Amino acid sequence: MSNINTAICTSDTQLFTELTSEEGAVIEGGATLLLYRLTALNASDFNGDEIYIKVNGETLIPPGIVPDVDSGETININRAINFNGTAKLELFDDDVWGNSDDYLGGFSVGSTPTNGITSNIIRGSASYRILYQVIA
Ligand SMILES: [Ca+2]
Ligand SMILES: [Ca+2]
Ligand SMILES: [Ca+2]
Repeated sequence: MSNINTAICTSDTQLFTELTSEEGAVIEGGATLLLYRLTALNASDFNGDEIYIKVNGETLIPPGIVPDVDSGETININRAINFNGTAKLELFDDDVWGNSDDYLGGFSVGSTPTNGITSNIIRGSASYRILYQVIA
């Protein structure tokens, strides 16, 4: 596991640099949620999940952008969203042919600035790991 931690720390530095323009767009009095990347520890579907993400009910990454996330796979998100008060993140798997989309879990964060945080999202058999940060 120490190898994984090292990899995450190395990538953080690059990502912080890439997101500088978003940092400048913060609304005064609010906060910004930065989503860096997502790892499927165990995808909900056998052949991987078509992930999409909502923040405060708003679709941040719509269905179809992420083609397929298999167990053990990491995808870069690299998106920023401004919010006031609380940001509620929800993870979904897009399904088709009358099979309703699966809610894979989520969490809420406050507007207090954080360092990069790795959180697990676990619901049923699905488990994901997401790296994010809140900046003011
Ligand atoms: Ca599914
Ligand atoms: Ca699916
Ligand atoms: Ca389904």
